[in-house]
Amino acid sequence: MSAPNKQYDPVEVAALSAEAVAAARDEALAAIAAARSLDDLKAVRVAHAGDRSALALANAEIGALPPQARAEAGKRVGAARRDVAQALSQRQEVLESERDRRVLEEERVDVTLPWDRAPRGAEHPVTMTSQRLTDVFVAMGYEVAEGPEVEAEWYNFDALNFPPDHPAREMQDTFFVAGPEASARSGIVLRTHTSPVQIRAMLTRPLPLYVVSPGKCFRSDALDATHSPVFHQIECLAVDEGLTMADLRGAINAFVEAMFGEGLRTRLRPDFFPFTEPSADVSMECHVCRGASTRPGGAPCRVCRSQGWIEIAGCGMVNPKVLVACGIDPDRYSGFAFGLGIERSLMIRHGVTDIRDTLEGDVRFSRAFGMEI
Ligand code: FA5
Repeated sequence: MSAPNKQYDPVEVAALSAEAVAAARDEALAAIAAARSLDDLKAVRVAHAGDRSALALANAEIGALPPQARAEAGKRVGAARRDVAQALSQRQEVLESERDRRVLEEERVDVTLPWDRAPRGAEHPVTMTSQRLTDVFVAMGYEVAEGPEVEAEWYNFDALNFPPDHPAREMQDTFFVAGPEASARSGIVLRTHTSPVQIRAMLTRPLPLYVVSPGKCFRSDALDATHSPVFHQIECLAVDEGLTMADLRGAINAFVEAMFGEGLRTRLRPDFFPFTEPSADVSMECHVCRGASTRPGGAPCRVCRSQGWIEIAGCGMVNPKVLVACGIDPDRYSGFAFGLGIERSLMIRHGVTDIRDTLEGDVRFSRAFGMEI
């Protein structure tokens, strides 16, 4: 059942008289003209054009009029509401452009204000060390080569002459992402060293080849003062005609002098890596005591533990089997490679005793390295 008709039916309603509508319209126009801000105008819009405004309520009364009176009342109220809506939108435009002008003036940047009070960000010391090491090789003419951190087992081990049952595979304590069922030929690992980039470079780049590969490596080593399950290495590889151990030694010496100090001697001692033959570990003369701690009466040295030498890298001549696996003729070409830990280089260079300082993200540690960017 429909609601009963309004009690004033069928009389004309006072709110719809020409005077009442004109008064409501004039009051609205005056309020709109008086609005000084967009917030004021919003309040005026609610009061004079909202659902509870005099003109909206008058509009709602039209339906209760006798049919013959509706058209005229509708025209009157409609015209008044249009006037109010038009005035509102004009005022809105004026107030918005005033606001925009004010914002442009008030929010101007004062380029004369002092600017260097907020601390600037900086690259992490490990990143800085990696870039510095890379720069040393780039300055010697090497190109930067990169490879994936999630690597095919074939690149990480097989192509580097690690046989399937070689104990070195376990020695490296590998994180396996997928077993050999992942593909017909190879499982997937988190790379345990940057040496797979050697293979990728030899397979894809023209000879002669001089590349340096910095990057992240993963081993399931427990976190302690000198080991982390995630760390960085940098590796250099040269393949050319007639390269010998003397070239390897020359590259290592140039690198050590550039990174740790002029005139530091280096020492190679036999070691074993399946992908280099012969292989060696590289030590350099301690850059802090320069061997003085080993001489009678010399003060003890914390950095080399008074040994006079610090082990820094593994190296060797690229194993001819690896060259063959990459389609390179070992009778014509020979190569050398060496690789070292970036955190370890940072620790040696700056006397840091705990690798955990390099990964905990404490700004007090990073700050000591300055704001180099
Ligand atoms: C290798 O990984 C060889 N690929 C290096 C190489 C390259 C030899 C080219 C010959 C030719 P090794 O396993 O020794 O070698 O690791 C090299 C360096 O990585 C170490 O000397 C050490 O500085 C760093 N390193 C290894 N494991 C960790 C670890 N868990 N945390 C931090 N640094 C590590």
